[in-house]
Order: sequence, then structure tokens, then C-alpha cells
Amino acid sequence: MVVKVYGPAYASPKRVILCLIEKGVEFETVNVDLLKGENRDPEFLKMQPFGSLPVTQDGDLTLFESRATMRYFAEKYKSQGTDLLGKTLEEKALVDNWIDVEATSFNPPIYAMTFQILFAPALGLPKDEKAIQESEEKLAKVLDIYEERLSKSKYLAGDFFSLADLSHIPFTQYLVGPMGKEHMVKSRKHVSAWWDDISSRPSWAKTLQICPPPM
Ligand SMILES: N[C@@H](CCC(=O)N[C@@H](CS)C(=O)NCC(=O)O)C(=O)O
Repeated sequence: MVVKVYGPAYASPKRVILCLIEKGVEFETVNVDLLKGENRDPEFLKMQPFGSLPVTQDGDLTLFESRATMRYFAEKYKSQGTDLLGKTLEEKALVDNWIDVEATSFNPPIYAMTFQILFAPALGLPKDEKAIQESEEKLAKVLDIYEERLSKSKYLAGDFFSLADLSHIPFTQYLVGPMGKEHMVKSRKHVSAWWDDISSRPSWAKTLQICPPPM
């Protein structure tokens, strides 16, 4: 049975889709419209009780955390496509380390900015300018740490592209594109070179082509 990814228009599902493309795994997508609240439908909540996207089905296995899902596919298909996990114990630990940094330090402020700048207006809600400013300040501090890290290695976990880098692509695309905050990346030499590199991967062009963002 072919892998099914729910919610391909949105950023978190794109982590899974990018990983599947890098690994050369066939998949199909099922649209779920957050703006219409389809993630709160009882049928959807049976698969994902928290109501977030993505949900991914691989045969009888249902997963609903994007980072756990990309790790699963990178491990299941480790002998094909791009190696995204690292080769040695130490490399793998660094990949996990920087995936966790993405989840706990990078994602919260960029997610809040995405919601306030892009999704609140689409949902007819007022933008919370204070929340935007506070999140931008937090994200700037995180990017300063990335700048330092990326002055020492080409990618976050070392000199190899991995899930740690991949995990950043979908939300950073919102930042430099529709959110109009490209300066946050461009003003940091090493972050900027890293972004140019990871966002020019064919897997990202393909992801955007088959799963255009909602805005
Ligand atoms: N920890 C989850 C979070 C996913 C997430 O934030 N998804 C967003 C779309 S990018 C969403 O569904 N937001 C609506 C909601 O949570 O109600 C994951 O990484 O899979």
C-alpha cells in the first residue's frame, strides 16, 4: 500500500514529504483544509486526536508527529536515496540534537509568527503585533546561535545534509517568502549560505510543485 500524507499544503507535513522525496519513496497526499477546520472533523480526530497536521499512514501504521515520521522513513529506507541520519553514533546524535533544537527553539517563535502574519488574517482574526515582535526577537536570538554553528560546519549536524536541516525548510520558506522577513536570513552570512544551499535542493522544488502552500 502506498504511503499517504494528510495535509500537504501546510508546512509540518512538508517535512514528511521532503523526506519521502529524498528517500525516493512513493506516496500520495490527502488534502485537509485547516482554514475550514477540517482537522477538527471527528473522522480526522480518530487518526490524530490532537487535530494537527500531518497524519501519515504506511500500511497499518499511523503516525502523526512530523519529526518522528521523517525519522521513521529515513531509518526504514536507510539503504536508498539520501542518507539523512548520519553514519556514526556521534553523527546520528548530532542530527537528533539539531532536530530537537528545531522543534524546541526554532519552531515555537517561527510558528507563532506564521500564525500571526499569515493565518490570523486568513481566519479573519486581528494580528497580535506584540506577539509578532516578541517572536521575532526570540527567533533572531536563535538565528544568531545558528550563525555561530554554521560558521563551523556547512550544515547543522556537521558537513553533511541531514534531517536536522530538512526539518527547517518549510517554515523558513514562509519567513523569507510570504512573511516578508527575508532580512532575518540574509543579514546572517552563514545562515544565508545554508538557506541558499538547502532550499535549492531538487526535493524542495518538487515538494512545492506537487504541494503548493495555502498562501
Ligand atoms: N508537533 C506537530 C505539530 C504540527 C503542526 O504544528 N501542524 C500545524 C500545521 S503546520 C497544524 O496542524 N496546526 C493546526 C492545529 O494544530 O490545530 C508535528 O510536528 O507534527
